[in-house]
Amino acid sequence: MSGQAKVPNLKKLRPYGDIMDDGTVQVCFTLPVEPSPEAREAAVLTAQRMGLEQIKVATMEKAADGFSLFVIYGNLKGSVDFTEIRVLKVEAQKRSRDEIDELIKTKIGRKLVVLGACTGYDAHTVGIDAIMNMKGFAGDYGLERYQWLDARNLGAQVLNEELLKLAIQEKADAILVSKVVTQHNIHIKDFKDLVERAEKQGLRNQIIFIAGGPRVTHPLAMECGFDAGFGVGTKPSDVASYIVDEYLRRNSEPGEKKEAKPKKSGKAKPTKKKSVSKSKKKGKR
Ligand code: B12
Repeated sequence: MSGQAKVPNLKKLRPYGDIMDDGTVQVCFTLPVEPSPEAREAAVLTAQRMGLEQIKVATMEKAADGFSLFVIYGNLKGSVDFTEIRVLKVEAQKRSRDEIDELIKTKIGRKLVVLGACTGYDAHTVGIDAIMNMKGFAGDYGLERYQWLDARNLGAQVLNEELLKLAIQEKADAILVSKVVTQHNIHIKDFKDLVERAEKQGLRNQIIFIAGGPRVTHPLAMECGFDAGFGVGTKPSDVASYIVDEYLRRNSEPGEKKEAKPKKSGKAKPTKKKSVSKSKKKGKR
C-alpha cells in the first residue's frame, strides 16, 4: 500500500490495488485448452475483452487435461458513480439475541412461531440449518436458541402446500424458505408458487415471508412476493432482528390481523409427512 492516503473519488469509484484510483483487479478463469504461448495470448485477449489494460498473466497452470487456469492482473478503465447507487435492502435495526428476546417478551408477550424449510425438490439443508439450528452460524446462535422464538426447522424437500398447512396448524408468525438450487429458475418458480398459494388461502398478510439462499437478494425476494430476502453470509440474528421489527411494524399499524388463519373457517388437518423438529410444543397465545 502506498504511503499517501488519498480520498477516493466517489463520483468515479474504481477498484483499489496499490494507488488510489488505479483500477487494479485480479481475475481468474479457465480456458478449455492446454497451457501454451497461444493459450497465454488467448487469456490476454480475453482480459482485454473484459475492458482491462496493462494486463499481466500472473499464473497459467494446467487445471486438467485440455484445461488451463489463469490468474490475471489488470487495470480497469471504467468507474462507477457511488453517489448515485440506491439499493433496496432489508429494513431492520440490528439487535443482539438478548435484545430481541427482551423486545418480544416486553412488547409482544408471547413466543413468535417461526417455521423454516428448504422447499420443493431442493435437498440443501445447510443454509436453513445455519439460520435455525441451536449452534447457529459464524459465531451467531441460531433461532432455536432464542427464548422468545418458537423456531421449528422442517428440513429439506418440504412441499409448499405442506408448509402452508403447518403454518396454519402452528399459527406461524414467520415462514423462512431456503432455496439453493437455481437451475431453470426453479427457486423463483417455487417462491412465487408459495406466495400464490398463501394469497389464495388468505394467509399472505398474516405471516411474514422470508426467502434465503446463496442466489437470493432482497429485491429478488420482493419480486417473488416475499417480505424480505437474505443471501450469502446471513447470520441468524440478522433474520431475528428483521422478524421482530416487521412483526412490531405490522402490529402497530391499524387493520393488520395477527393470527394465521385460513380464509374459510375449517382448520387444516395436521400434515402427516413432515413433523416439527422441536419435540416439545410450547404453549402460546
Ligand atoms: C453441500 C452441497 C450439496 C449436498 C447438500 C447436503 C445438505 N444436506 O445440504 C448434496 C451432495 C446433497 C448436494 C446435492 C446437489 N447439489 Co449441491 N452443493 C453443495 C455445496 C457444495 C455447498 C452448499 C452449502 O452447504 N453451503 C453452505 C451454506 C451455509 O450456505 P448457503 O446455503 O448459501 O446459506 C447461507 C445463505 O445463503 C443464507 N441462507 C440460506 N438459506 C436461507 C434461508 C433463509 C430463510 C435465510 C434467511 C437465509 C438463508 O444463510 C446461510 C448462512 O449465511 C454447493 C456448492 C457451494 N460451494 O456452495 C453445491 C451446489 C449448491 N449444489 C449444486 C447442485 C447442482 C446439486 C445437485 C443438483 C447435483 C446433482 N446433479 O445431483 C444436487 C441437488 C440435490 C437436490 N435435490 O437438491 C449446485 C447448485 C447450482 C445452482 N445454482 O442451481 C452448487 C452451487 C454446486 C455447483 N457449483 O454446481 N449438494
